[in-house]
Amino acid sequence: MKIVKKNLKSQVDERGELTVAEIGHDIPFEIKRVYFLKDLKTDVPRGFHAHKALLQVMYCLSGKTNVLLDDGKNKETVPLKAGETLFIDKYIWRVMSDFSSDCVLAVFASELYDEADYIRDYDQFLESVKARKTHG
Ligand code: T46
Repeated sequence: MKIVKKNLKSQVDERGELTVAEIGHDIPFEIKRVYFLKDLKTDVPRGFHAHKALLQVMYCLSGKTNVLLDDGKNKETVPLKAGETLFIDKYIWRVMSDFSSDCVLAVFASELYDEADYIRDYDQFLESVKARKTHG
């Protein structure tokens, strides 16, 4: 599993900080939706699903979290802190946990919200990964 974690470019001057995310460079798809996660319970993990088609880039605006990525074969826990982005591919089970109390996440998504795109059962996720390998 390839982990794609980047820092967004920031311009800092005496007025403050300006941060840029460019399609093609920082975001490898056209963005159709952006959502934000904030006021997160520090000890309550979220996610526990994969997507069939959705591509996402998670951007940590402040604080920090850990993101577990699981491709059905390998699992990796990726620490994410303010200023960093993490690309999350389709058919990757994800769990976000250990939120700092000031953690704010923005998520750039390639598709509109569609509950039918979620795989929320882990055994079904493993079956889907197997089926994709078998049928290409
Ligand atoms: C993901 C991780 C990183 C909507 O109505 N529209 C939306 O665009 C989204 C993202 C969610 N919702 C509803 C669906 C649920 O009733 O908001 C509620 C909370 O969503 P969920 O439990 O899926 O939240 P997370 O934090 O577990 O997962 C979210 C995204 O849903 C998911 O795509 O990859 O963040």
